[in-house]
Amino acid sequence: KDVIPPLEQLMVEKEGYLQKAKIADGGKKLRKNWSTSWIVLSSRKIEFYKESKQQALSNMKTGHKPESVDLCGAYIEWAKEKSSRKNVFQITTVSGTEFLLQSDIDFIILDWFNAIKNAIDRLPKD
Ligand code: I3S
Repeated sequence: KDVIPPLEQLMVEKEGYLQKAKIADGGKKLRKNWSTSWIVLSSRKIEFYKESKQQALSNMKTGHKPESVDLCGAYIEWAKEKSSRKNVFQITTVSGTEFLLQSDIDFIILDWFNAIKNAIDRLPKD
């Protein structure tokens, strides 16, 4: 039978794989640990899936929730000094979550930066 997707999925603006490292949680610094993440941008949040999209979709049916950050009031900036890797930017959320996103491919990271920046700029600041 047909499964009706949640509304957020109907508003997806961009999705794809990037390298991700969370470096702070609730203002508390974390040890950097890069891993590949399936990333889904919708109008006001980003969801991070540790697994493949296929696996994520099947986990969703069991009520498994991905990590999610609210983009309202968030801040995005290039973060050359935070990593030896190329093409790294940082997102800082109001709740004090900080993470780095990275791709070796220039146009991919640029597209992501612009999409997330546009999403943040469209949202109210508080
Ligand atoms: O900023 P850092 O501490 O040099 O980041 C590196 C470390 O997180 C390292 O892990 P260990 O804490 O186990 O040494 C990671 O494997 C590296 O990838 C981090 O550096 P890059 O430059 O890749 O972000």
